[in-house]
Amino acid sequence: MKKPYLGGLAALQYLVLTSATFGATTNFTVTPTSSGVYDSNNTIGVPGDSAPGFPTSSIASNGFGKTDAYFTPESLFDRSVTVGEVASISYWTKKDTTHTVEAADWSLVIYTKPYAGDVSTPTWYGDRYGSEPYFSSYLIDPANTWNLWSSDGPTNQMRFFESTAGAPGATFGSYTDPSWVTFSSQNALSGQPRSAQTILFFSLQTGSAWAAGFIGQIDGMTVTLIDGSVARINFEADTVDTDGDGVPDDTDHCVASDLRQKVDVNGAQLGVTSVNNTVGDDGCTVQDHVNACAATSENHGQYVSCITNLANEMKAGGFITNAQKAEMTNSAAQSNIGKK
Ligand SMILES: [Ca+2]
Ligand SMILES: [Ca+2]
Ligand SMILES: [Ca+2]
Repeated sequence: MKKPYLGGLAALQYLVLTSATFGATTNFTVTPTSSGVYDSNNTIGVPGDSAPGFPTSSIASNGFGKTDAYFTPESLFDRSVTVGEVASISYWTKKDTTHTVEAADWSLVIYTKPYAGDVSTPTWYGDRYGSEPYFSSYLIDPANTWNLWSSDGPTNQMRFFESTAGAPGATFGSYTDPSWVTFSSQNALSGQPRSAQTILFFSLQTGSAWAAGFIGQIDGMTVTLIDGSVARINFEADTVDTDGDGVPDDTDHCVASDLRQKVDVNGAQLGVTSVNNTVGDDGCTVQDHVNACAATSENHGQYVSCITNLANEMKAGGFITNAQKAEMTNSAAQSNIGKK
């Protein structure tokens, strides 16, 4: 467990769309590029696929590494919150297997602030409480659909365990752990009442041990306090499109695309072709690929070869005619690119 990126937490405040007041519902939106939310972040947006009540998209683990997102009570409710004030917590996930087939899924972790008498080895938190979807009571979790994990049940009712690093008796969960109501009313492993502890973070995380290959989605976390205050966090794909090519930054492999109208393989010499400079699903234009050829070729022959391969692929994909393929390769051959 790395120490969260505390330096960026001030940025969380920008997420506050409206000031939280007594009994109010406050809505937040988090995207893969939200600042101040993530310690480690390996997510991508999933446009057009969202959990019920949290339109219009979601985010997914990118299959490469761990993600941990952190939310402070102060950012969600505009005030500090104790464990005993949390009435319920829920969030949605969607993945391609049931949890019996494969247990891995986004888990909830609650950290409390350090307190006198805490027994945690890390100094930055007091207690750490976890909940894993696969341990839930009354599991009904079909694959490839959105499943709600809720401290209230009635199905997929979250169980809670204490995993405070350094605390005697700390565990990483079991199928017999208590519900939130029971867990939060018990003493912590430190011997102090959990309900009295002040919450440092609500966190949603994947695991460093299994994040590689995991592409499960997450959306819609809701935290309800006993005074009726509700914080709803909507996980969304990015709508930021820096280069304006219609592909959002979080899925754009070329975030600063060359968007000229016609493809030019001729470098410094004037050499516009009749080939339209279209944008691929990955956010890269044909000209981006041409420019990459120019940037990576060590000599003229390599450049011509690179353009020829590109033209062949485009012709095979039905994007250009034979005549346009010849136009690209001939123009590349006539260019000075790569010549000493
Ligand atoms: Ca959403
Ligand atoms: Ca873009
Ligand atoms: Ca682009």
